[in-house]
Amino acid sequence: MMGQYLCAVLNKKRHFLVIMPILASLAQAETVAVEIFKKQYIPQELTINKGDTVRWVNKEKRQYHSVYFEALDEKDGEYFWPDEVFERTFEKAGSFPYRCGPHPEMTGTIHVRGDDK
Ligand SMILES: [Cu+2]
Repeated sequence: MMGQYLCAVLNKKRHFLVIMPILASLAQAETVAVEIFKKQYIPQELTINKGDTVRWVNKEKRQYHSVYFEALDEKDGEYFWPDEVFERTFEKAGSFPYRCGPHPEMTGTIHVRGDDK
């Protein structure tokens, strides 16, 4: 009886081990938040999966900010005010440093996990 039970558990576990990686690969893209407060990106470094979106949320009282991927030779992002957000979806793997346009001392990096680096 005990052996039968153990067998069933092990069997389930095996299914679990097979199914989990499949589920992981089918996982929906996520939206991950970075808060901006007291002229800091929190967290300053963030690791996401390819296809995920980062949503920067301005939590200041009255200061606007931007998200500027200067190293990608892009233009400064639009300024956004307290309680406004800025979003970007990352379709390529790699590490992407950014800063705030008006406040060069504000820096952060998005690390994107993936296989096409
Ligand atoms: Cu700023």
